[in-house]
Amino acid sequence: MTQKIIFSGIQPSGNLHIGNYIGAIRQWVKLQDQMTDRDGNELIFCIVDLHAITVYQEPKILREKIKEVAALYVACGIDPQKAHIFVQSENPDHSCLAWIFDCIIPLGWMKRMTQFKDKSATQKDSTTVGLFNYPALMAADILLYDTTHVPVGEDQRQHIELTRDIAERFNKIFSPTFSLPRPMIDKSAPRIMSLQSPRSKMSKSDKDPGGTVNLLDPPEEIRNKIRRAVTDSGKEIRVGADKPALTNLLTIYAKFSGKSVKEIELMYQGKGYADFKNDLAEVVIAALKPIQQKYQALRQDSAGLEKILDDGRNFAGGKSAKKTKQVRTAVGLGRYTTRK
Ligand code: ATP
Ligand code: LTN
Repeated sequence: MTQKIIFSGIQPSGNLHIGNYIGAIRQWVKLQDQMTDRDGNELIFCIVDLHAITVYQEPKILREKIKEVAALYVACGIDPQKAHIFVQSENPDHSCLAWIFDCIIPLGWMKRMTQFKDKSATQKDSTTVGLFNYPALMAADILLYDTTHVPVGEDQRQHIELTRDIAERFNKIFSPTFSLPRPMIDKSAPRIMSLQSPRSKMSKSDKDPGGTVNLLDPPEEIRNKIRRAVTDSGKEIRVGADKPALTNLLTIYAKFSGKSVKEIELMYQGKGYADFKNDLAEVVIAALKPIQQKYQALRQDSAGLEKILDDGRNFAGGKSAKKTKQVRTAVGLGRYTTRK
């Protein structure tokens, strides 16, 4: 078997929600459980705080969210004995490499990024250079660790394709330094949509809190959000292109109950939306309960959480220092080829 180095990250830019869980963290846990460390496999999960500040974050809240995301990774099943968890800004190699990439990426490549186009449209005048450069930093995150696979949601595919192009360009201009990572996108982990506008994705930065079910929402809030979720015209509880809201709710039900969408459709034949929504709320509450309990325990043990993040930082820093030295030498930076 060949070595797998898995790297992924989430921005601490708000509350983690069931879309982040179904689309990202659950895949990471599955991968972790399938992998052994026999073949030199590595799992690295980052809290990408430098990416979060590409749009303004209130400093006190950001600091809190960084710890919250770290604890949620573990509460959702990431095992710090098997995976390395660290905070991006604690390893300066990321921003150093991002700058070097900024200096070799043709402007035209960056201008094509659809996430920038979408996000800058919502930011208008406050759009920053950092938001534009976001993909260069993401490429640095991935390439610093000789990553082979990047498990993410479909919305990140373009950034990973760009990462491969950047690696190839660097290797060609200077010397072979980076290996090419592959995206790992789970076709069965669809985009979870907003409960209030089912044609747009559930997102941390959604202005309408009613559209997003957060992993740490108390049961009563989950019941309220699901009760108020928009539905489609007609009474039937089924999936279909003409039923975006029901398709989304049925998908969430299926993902959290382990039942198939077909089975759930049959269970609710002839029943009303109220019954369906009440049951869905209970399914989600039951699935999130163990995560919330584990999260509370982890937050009570702040020394334990600090240790996980210290160990993660030490591991990441040790590994990226070697790559950074190689890069500096290849580019001709500094007076020495070593960092000290
Ligand atoms: P923001 O609103 O701040 O951009 P976000 O909620 O879109 O944040 P990210 O931090 O950009 O979340 O994404 C983290 C991971 O979660 C990525 O792998 C992304 O593909 C996945 N993801 C985010 N939202 C969803 C969703 N609604 N459904 C499925 N996967 C999602
Ligand atoms: N842009 C990603 C977050 C992210 C990431 C990464 C994901 C930053 N660096 C490296 C995978 C690998 C997002 O999900 N919005």
